[in-house]
This record gives sequence, C-alpha cells and structure tokens, in this order.
Amino acid sequence: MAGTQAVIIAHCVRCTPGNRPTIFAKFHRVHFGYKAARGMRIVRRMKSLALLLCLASPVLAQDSLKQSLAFHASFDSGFDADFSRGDKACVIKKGKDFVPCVANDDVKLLPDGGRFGGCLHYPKKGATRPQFSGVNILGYNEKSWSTTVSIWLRLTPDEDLEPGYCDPVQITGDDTKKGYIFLEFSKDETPRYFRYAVRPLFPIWNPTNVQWADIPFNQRPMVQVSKPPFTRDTWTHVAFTLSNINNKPGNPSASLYLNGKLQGRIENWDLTFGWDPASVALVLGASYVGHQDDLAIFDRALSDAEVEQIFKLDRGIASLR
Ligand SMILES: [Ca+2]
Repeated sequence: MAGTQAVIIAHCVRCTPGNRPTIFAKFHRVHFGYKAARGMRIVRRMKSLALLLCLASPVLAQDSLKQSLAFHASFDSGFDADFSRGDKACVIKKGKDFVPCVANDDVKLLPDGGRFGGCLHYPKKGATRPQFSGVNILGYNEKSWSTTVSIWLRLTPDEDLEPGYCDPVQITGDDTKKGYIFLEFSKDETPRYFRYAVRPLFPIWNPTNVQWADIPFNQRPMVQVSKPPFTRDTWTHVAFTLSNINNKPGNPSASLYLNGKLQGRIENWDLTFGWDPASVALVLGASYVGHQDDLAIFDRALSDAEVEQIFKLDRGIASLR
C-alpha cells in the first residue's frame, strides 16, 4: 500500500504535504478516495496480467519443446522408439546388415527401475550397441545442422566401467574421418573424466595425424568435465546440443549440460562434416556398463533454459507428447 499511496499523492496535484490536513482536507479525502480506487483497479489489473503471463509462459515454452521433439524412446516396454519422425526401430549392426535389437547378455530391458518406468541395462562391457537411424530424426544436412540429444544415465564410472574408453552415446556417419560425435568416459584418469567431443573432418582437428589421447585437452574440439556427478545411486541427466554445424559463417558450436546446467561449449572451431545424410545414426552403449533411460532428440539446439526445463519435466519427455 505504501507504494500505491506514493503514486496517488504524486498524482494529487492540489494536495501538498503541507496543506493536506487543513485547507484541502475534504477535497483530499474525495480526491484521494477516487485516486485510490482507480489506482487499486490498475494494480489489480496489472497483477492479473502478470499472473496470466506467468501461467502462460511455461505452457508456451513447453509447446515450443513439443513442436521441436523429433524422437523419443522411453524404453518402458521395448527397445523401439515410442515416437519418431523417422524410423522407430532399434537395431544392431550384424556384419553389413542391421537386425532388430533384442535383449541379450550385453543389454537388457528392465520393466522398472528407470528414471521413468523401464530402462536399458548393460550389465557388462559387451559388443551390443543399440542404434537408431538418424534419417528424418537427427536432421543432418550439409548446409546448417542443429539438434539436441537428451538422455539419463545411472552408473558409478570408476567402479562399473571396464578398462578402456566408454562412449554411452555416439552420432556416427559413414566414415569417422568425415565426422564423429560422442560422449565418452576417459580411460586414463581417476576419477574418469566425462567428455563431449565433436570431431569434424579429420584434417581440421588432427592435421598432424596423432592419437586422440596425445592431443592436449585444450586443443581438442570437446568439453571435458573432470569431476562429473555420475553415481549408480541416482540418475544423471545429460544433454548435448549442436548448432550450425557445416555452416562456418554461422559460428557453429556445441554445448554439454549435466542435470540442466551448462558444462561448456565447443566454439571457434570449423565444424565441417562430410557425412552421407542417409548413413547418420545415433548409437548407444559402446563399452558402457550401467543404465540408460528416456532418450530424446530435438530438431534444433535448445537454449540453456530449455535444457533445464527438460531436465525438470515431472514425467520426462513423455510430458511433451
Ligand atoms: Ca523409461
């Protein structure tokens, strides 16, 4: 009320602090009452408008996420996707062919115990890598490619993983020298580092043809987290974005998020790829041991706020469908 009164008195040009109680007392009461009533109506309307905006904002933001959703695999009742703009089939590579992914000793489907409902479980380091075609899902193109991948992981890396690199998620094309995108747990550090790497055409990131492990950290196109929060006691949300890939003038970039918080960006790199769009795939579980759940792909690079929003969705990505 103090603020309201201050506004009203400022508008009451005939009432000054000095004469208000005497000469213009009666007028002031009338005038003040009129102004107060009108002022309160304005305040109430402003509050109503603010409330409407507050209520509408998350709905509008959620609609935007819903419209951008290109793929969702809940792993609640199967390996295949629940929703996809392209192929829903989860497959594994067998020689040169792809066959449907089915449960085996390397990867199983748990009916519950997931972040939401069921999930994938990799009890040991195996050779099974469930994957999905990226055609009409990841949207790879040679002009300007943007996307976001979201997934939940549950593992204690230093106890669960076996020696060597582990890539829980990869985006691959027809040739790793034409581009290669991956999340990885490092193999030589304790605790293991967690990384998001976006490797464009081989000569760009590795002109002297040396091993990935031999390139200084700060000279690799990656985000590195030295103390990631992963533990088998709780689920950790991982999201990564790609923005304007193959569009050098558009300042291509890529970002990594853990539990809704930005960990770092890959910037100031020429992120030019050379993939055949028909070959692009999203691959899970390379040397991974642990659980995975609620995989989603969006058709653009989500903002920091949007990544935090999907991290906080009560029912996970199913909330958007
Ligand atoms: Ca699930």
